Amino acid sequence: VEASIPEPQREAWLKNQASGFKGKDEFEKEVVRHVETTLARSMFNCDETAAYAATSLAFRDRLVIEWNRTQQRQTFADTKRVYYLSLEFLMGRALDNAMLNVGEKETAKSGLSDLGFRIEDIIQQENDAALGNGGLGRLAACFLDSLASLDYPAWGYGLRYRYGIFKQEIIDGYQVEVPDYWLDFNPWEFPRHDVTVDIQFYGYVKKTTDESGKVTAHWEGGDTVRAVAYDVPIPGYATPATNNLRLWSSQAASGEFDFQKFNSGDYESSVADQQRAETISAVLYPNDNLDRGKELRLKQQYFWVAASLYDIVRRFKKSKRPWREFPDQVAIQLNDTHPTLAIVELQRILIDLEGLDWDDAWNIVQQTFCYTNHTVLPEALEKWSVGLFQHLLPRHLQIIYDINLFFLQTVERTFPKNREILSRVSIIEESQPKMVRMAYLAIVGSHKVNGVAELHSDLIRTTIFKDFVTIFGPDKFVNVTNGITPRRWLHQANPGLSDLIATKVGGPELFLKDLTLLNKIELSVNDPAFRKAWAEVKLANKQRLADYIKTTTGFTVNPKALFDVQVKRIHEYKRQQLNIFGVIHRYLKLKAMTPEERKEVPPRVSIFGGKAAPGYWMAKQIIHLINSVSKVVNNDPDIGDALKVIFIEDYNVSKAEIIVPASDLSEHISTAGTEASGTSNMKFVLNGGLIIGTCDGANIEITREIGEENIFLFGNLAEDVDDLRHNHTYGDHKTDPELDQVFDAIHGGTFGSVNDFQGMISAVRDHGDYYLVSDDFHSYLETQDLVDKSYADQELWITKCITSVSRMGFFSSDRCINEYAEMMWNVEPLQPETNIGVAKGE
Ligand code: CGF
Repeated sequence: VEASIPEPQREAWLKNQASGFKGKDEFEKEVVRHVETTLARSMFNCDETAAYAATSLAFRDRLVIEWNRTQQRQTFADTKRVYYLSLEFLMGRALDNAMLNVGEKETAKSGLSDLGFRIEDIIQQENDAALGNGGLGRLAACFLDSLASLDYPAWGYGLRYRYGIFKQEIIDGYQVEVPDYWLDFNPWEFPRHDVTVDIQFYGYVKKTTDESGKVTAHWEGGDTVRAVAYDVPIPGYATPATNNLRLWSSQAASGEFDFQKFNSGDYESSVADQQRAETISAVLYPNDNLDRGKELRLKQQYFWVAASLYDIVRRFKKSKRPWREFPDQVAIQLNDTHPTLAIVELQRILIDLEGLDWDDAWNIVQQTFCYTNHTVLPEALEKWSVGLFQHLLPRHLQIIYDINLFFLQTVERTFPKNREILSRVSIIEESQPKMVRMAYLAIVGSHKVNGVAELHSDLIRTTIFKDFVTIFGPDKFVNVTNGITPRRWLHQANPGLSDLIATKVGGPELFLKDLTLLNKIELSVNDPAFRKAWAEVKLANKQRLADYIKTTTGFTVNPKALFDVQVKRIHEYKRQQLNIFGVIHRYLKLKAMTPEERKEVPPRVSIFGGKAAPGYWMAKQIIHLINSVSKVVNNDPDIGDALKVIFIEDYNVSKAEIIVPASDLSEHISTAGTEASGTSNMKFVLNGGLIIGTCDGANIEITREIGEENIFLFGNLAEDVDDLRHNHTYGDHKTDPELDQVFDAIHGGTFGSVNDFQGMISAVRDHGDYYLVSDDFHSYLETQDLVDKSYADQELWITKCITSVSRMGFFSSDRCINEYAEMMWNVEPLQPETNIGVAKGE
């Protein structure tokens, strides 16, 4: 690398190369320098916001130096890279993570203290980077952390939304959405105004034929929007490797507004083009597991994949390798179907722009892509109308039709005269209007497809993608059970527990790199001092949450009570309604008891949190019911500490970091077969909480790992769901009598006007109870009784918690990434000390 600097200047460059701060004195110096020069603030007037900004900039300097080196190393090594395409990256805060990953948190703590600040206060100044809805986006963030920590040469590609997921306010018990303008000050990104790509929309297709008779398509006309790159460094833990997350922002292709219109007095429309272009990356669609089919969303998808592919192809072309080597250098992972257009775009680049034959190009495409499916819910499976495609992306529609034709021809050859299978697997759904089925396109254009937990992968193989297993064979469909990064979800969120574990395992840098080492703590399960320390850590975490609840809701909760938590997106299939109906049942039971009897029941705090999609009426009704119950129960003098109900406003990643370590019990109670995996279930168990759950998603593998005796499972199984639903419609379906009592209380006005909650009751009683709330209610209550009994025996409870944590090693996202790398991507880590050889050029 050094040799690329001309000899006469080399010495000056090398002598002065940046290294970032080392040690406390240099850290302090850097912070003060950033306060005074970068922020142009007087050091006599530095508040917490400025101290946060300066600390972040000091760490950013460190990261960016390693980031430059990592990129150089990867370019020189010229090995295969992974590109993770995700429309969502739910990163949360970056400063704490950066401090931990580069191993300088103690330096910062003591340096900030010298300067008059508490590190905890400084960390809290940061806005969450909330570019995601829930599990899918947070999974992508965990994967970036693991990719860097394991030294894989990898880039993430996403959109730089100006507004992330909305902020939730609860006003009079109702959810109100407030825009999340998070970019006010973001020290973690580098605008790359020199890295831009012009993206075409609309227009028409012209075909030309050359002398040899070869036909070439030309996509002409239409609008152009400019994509500008913003780079975010992603530091690995205990490695200098720092990867890149490239987020695209949209702006008008000319970069300016229309001066002619401006000068002629047409002020408003002079900026209209600019605003229209900026709209593309303006806002994250706030739907989780729901496809709404809006044109702007398809525009976002194409804008982002086209810019990313341009970048990837440009990088590949610099190596001057032949096209057939593209899949040896590039693996592209499609996180859900949102980036499926990348398949079509690469085929277009290869045949229209690079002149490859269809078959050669298609072979390259298939070898390059892999697709992750995250759901079997029909309402979440993306489809786009053919008409919209024709209008927005006319050339892509032609290519999709050709992909489909060639695919169906091979199906016809294997299953002659089987018209049903042809129409079932066709990428084009022959409906009114015709639709493009994105999941099918993703399967056909990829060489591997994975589900995200064993049950889920089995379900996709046997239900929604069954025909494709018959066509392509079973090897194309694999399982990679989700995981979480232990850096954020143990070490950062729960420093007390991490330190305690370290006393038995030999330092965080060991188990945070290899989470299976947690099994060593099982040897200490009967050690009284360890158990005592364990209980103290949990109590301190609960006290921290109790304080947070007090300041944000005004309610006082007893930290010795059982903290029962359900935090996740509000969705009927996740069944927060089952939980709140259970809470009402508990309340009615407590009300019917004498004060003496009440004292015998272990006190409980039921904690909820989560956002409802703005247009999801039923989910909003659930939030309203929880808040109405909270108001009644928490102010009922008969009840006191026996039961408190809390709704935590605006649940997000940094709140999860306070909530997860404080739980005794968390709820993962989706209707069996509906939750693909879940990842918060893993976070809660890793933090020493037990779970109550259905046999769904990754709950099943958690049970397998930690043992049946350490989890509270209940409810019907996935294989019974269809029969039960059938029976609801055609059989004699009666609501569970205990649930009837709950409904009677709601009807009686105990929690306000019944009109506000009628929809929730009717969904169970009159509309077929699709989510089996009534079917599972009795089993749920019985299991909650069992929880009460188990919690009363604290000795046994702690044994269950320690044992469970010790067996959670499997759920590290490092394990997932290694599985993806081996089974799907065929990439190797690039150790920092690798001999970098001769550069092929970036
Ligand atoms: O992806 C989800 C989540 N809601 O974002 N799906 N989507 N779409 C699933 O529902 C979760 O079960 C899963 O854990 C997550 C990540 O794979």
